Amino acid sequence: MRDKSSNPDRRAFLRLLGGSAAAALAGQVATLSYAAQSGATPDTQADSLRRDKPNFLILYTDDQGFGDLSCYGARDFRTPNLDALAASGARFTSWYSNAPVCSASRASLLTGRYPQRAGAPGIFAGGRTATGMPRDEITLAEVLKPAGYRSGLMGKWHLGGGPEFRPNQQGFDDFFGFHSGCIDNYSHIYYWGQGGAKGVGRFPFHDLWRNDQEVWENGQFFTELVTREARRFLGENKSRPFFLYVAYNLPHYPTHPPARYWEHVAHVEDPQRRTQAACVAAVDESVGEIMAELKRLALLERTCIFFSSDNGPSREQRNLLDDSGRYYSGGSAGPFRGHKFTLFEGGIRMPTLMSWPGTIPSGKVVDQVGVTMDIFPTFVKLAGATLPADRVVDGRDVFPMVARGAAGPHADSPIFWANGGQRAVRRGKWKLLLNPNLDPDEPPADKIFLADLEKDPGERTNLADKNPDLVKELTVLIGTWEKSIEPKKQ
Ligand SMILES: [Ca+2]
Repeated sequence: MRDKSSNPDRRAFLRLLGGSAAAALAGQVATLSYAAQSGATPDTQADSLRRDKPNFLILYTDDQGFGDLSCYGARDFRTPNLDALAASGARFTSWYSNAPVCSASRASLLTGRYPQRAGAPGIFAGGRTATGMPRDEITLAEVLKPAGYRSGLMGKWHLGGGPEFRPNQQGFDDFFGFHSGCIDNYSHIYYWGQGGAKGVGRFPFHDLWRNDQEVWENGQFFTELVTREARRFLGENKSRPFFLYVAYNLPHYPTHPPARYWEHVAHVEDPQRRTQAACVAAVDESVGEIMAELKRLALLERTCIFFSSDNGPSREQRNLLDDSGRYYSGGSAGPFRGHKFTLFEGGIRMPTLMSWPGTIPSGKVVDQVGVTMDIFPTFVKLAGATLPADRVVDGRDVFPMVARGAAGPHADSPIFWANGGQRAVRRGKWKLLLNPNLDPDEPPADKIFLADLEKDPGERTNLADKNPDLVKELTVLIGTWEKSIEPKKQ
């Protein structure tokens, strides 16, 4: 049984999912001074875009669930800076990650392609010679370079640890962070590959880098190092177009932020939920500091900001630092079923925000579907850059949908997922899952599961038996999609 006491009020979440959420939200969120109001019309915006290339800032959290922000209905702790970011622009209720796991999600974010097409279908191992996303994949950093952009990554890479797979080899001019899936927050050592496994990452290794140089900052809390480096990057690049990718290592384990964050959330009664809250508080504070720096540098109205999480909340025992082997219930997927690793909505429906004061209307709620691979073509177009002509880009430009309420690019076309033996497709209100997995301490799910997401966003009722023709049609679609994606050789 899931610990329901750790989940926020589900009815409140369901209300937030609706189109009337803006009004409900308005009473919850503080409006910071950077939430600029603007009377700019679409035409003047377009003129402005032609003159000035916008900057791009991606804030990407790790294993943060739909229910782990107060602007998404969390009642037991608050995320004032993320709430302010939401109030300053658009908050999505139906945004998806391309995967329920780290590496695959990040590959789609950076390439605009399904993870399988980008050669990153799952989780890459940690290790200084670990393989990663193929070098010939074209990242957002690479495609923006000819348009005059400088690109920085501060935080987690997780697309390969070997020298040929690192961020500088994939277009990033300025990198500070780590290559593996996680690090200890203070020693910056990767501990998680030990235990006799063969191959790379077998022993603990130090994993903190500035570009290709290993650097040591023993004892320094990693999230605060990310904040420091992000602010440095903004200052150094304030006078030129930039793409800054801030990839937080939290609330992914190890769940071990400094004492002051725990003190900040001491009111949270459930100890596991308090752990999640302390980790999210560290991220929220960092977001606030980066936003304050953007404001100080007068860059807010020139910067398009995208915030999302890479996958749903983790139930892994590693989150609990008590050697109990219990599954962690601190993260919340809100009203959705499942967590990280599953293709049920809890693994892939993400808290997601987009803000660009003066260009994207403030206080907006977007119920139309978006998916993380859409960011690549969206930003490429805004930058006046050119999409790669020699390959399939699966994502679609969502900017007209976000900024002007135009019909979304996925209204009539299906979106697919694969993770291990699981498959899923969403077309319109329907979602079909094949071989879906749930957490080991939950009853196994039906092998074929059809949900009507409009009536049942929590995927509680399996409609497969009542709709055999639809199941067959969607199963064929999944098969056709799988054949269309050429597996990449590592
Ligand atoms: Ca993750």
